Amino acid sequence: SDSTPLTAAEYDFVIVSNRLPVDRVTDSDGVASWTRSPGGLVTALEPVMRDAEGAWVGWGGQPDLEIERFENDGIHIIPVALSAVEIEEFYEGFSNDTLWPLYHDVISSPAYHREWWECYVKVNQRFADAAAAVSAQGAAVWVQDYQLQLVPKMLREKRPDLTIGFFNHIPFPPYGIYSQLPWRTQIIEGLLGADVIGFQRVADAGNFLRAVRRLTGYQTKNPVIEVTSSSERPRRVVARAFPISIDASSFEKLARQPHIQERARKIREGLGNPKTVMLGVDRLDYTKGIGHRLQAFGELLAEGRVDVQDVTLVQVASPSRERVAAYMQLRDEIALTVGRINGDFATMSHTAISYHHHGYPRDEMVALYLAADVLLVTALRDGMNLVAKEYVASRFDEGGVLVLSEFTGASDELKKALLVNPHDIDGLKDTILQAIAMPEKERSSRMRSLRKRVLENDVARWSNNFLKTLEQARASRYDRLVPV
Ligand code: GDG
Repeated sequence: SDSTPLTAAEYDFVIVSNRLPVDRVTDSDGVASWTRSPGGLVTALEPVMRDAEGAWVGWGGQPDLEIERFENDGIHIIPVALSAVEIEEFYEGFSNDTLWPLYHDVISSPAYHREWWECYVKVNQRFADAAAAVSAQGAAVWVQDYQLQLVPKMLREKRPDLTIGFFNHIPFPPYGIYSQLPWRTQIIEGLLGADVIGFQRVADAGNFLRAVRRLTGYQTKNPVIEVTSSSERPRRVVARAFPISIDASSFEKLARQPHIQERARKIREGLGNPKTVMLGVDRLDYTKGIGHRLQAFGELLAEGRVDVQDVTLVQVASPSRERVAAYMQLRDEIALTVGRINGDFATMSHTAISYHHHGYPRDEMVALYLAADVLLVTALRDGMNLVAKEYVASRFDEGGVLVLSEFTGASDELKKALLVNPHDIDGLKDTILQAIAMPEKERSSRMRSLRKRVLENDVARWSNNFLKTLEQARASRYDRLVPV
């Protein structure tokens, strides 16, 4: 899309995240352009930034992108460059092969490498410096996610005038797991540089407060931490849950468009008009429980409890972190399982699993949501899971059944879903059958209540709540510095 250069300016509101909302892509002729980048963080923050006159600091998704700030589609972009080695050690290494598996309850084994940590420190400093350079006096800076946990402290050291927020999009693990991390205290101190630290679930905030108590001498009185040091006045840090959401009405709006509904009909037709279409949409990630879902569906077919003529599973697995070994292995495992199930059960006219290892435009996703009678979210651990909320927001017709893992943040809110423990394959199979057979009346009454929740608690409310709390932190700090 369009991008125009920007002149130097300072901003009162700055978002800092590892990835920019746009990715630099280069086509086969070597022509570069920017496209919207994938994933939950961007889905959530893009509408927030559109409403604010701020700047977004982040990485453009390719090595050594030394480019000046620019404007893209109304958003002011401040690019941070990463070298190929830094992508390997900071991003693929420490962020996605140490922190990601550790914070998701060690579903996959975290790797601990001192060089990765050193690179993480160095890159966090670069993001902090970039944010400091574009922030106006007294600005609010909102730092995002596990890749940048040292930025709050680094930023405060350079710019004590700023009000700093941090939001963690992924879970914060129980202390017994977190304590494995060789740099556990540095990360806690890094986060405590913020005035407000947000988590997805109440349990995540609780885990964090416990880690603070175990690793520092600070007093805590939920949700406040008194941070004391010899060089600074005592500071109050608020750590609590702010469950993230989506721009719900924009999904409903898309779903109401006739051409998207027509596309949903075409999708069902293309699958041979089965009685039931089930859907999974995930980044191809071992936290999402895709293998558990396939296992359950395969067993139901093998036992003749579902018939391939009647039920099709569509699985979209968008490519993710393709250079990290655990993800390459997962990709092979899933492809093998899909191939085996289709080989065993598909007929000439009906496939068991329609598997798609690529991303789709938003319109197509909404058409899929409308085409699906059942959405399967079987994550083994997930900070929130926006896909569940997108499905609900799209179903203005009050059709569709949501099967939702108890290990998602979304399950704290979406109580009228069919909640499952994805590790319990028998339980999962029974729940899938219950979803397929659910009477229309129950379906619509559950969906109505889910929709109420998602449409009320949308992403605007999430960011307003967070930013209001940040504003209160700024005000109370001012009182303290300038007593009346
Ligand atoms: C992290 C946390 C938390 C996926 N494939 C395509 C596509 N997507 C979009 C979905 C959704 C987003 O990506 C995925 O969000 P999730 O929340 O489901 O999962 P993560 O990417 O792991 O996000 C998560 C989130 O951050 C926000 O805090 O909820 O727990 O892990 O919006 O629709 N979008 C399009 N094509 C695709 O192929 N257009």
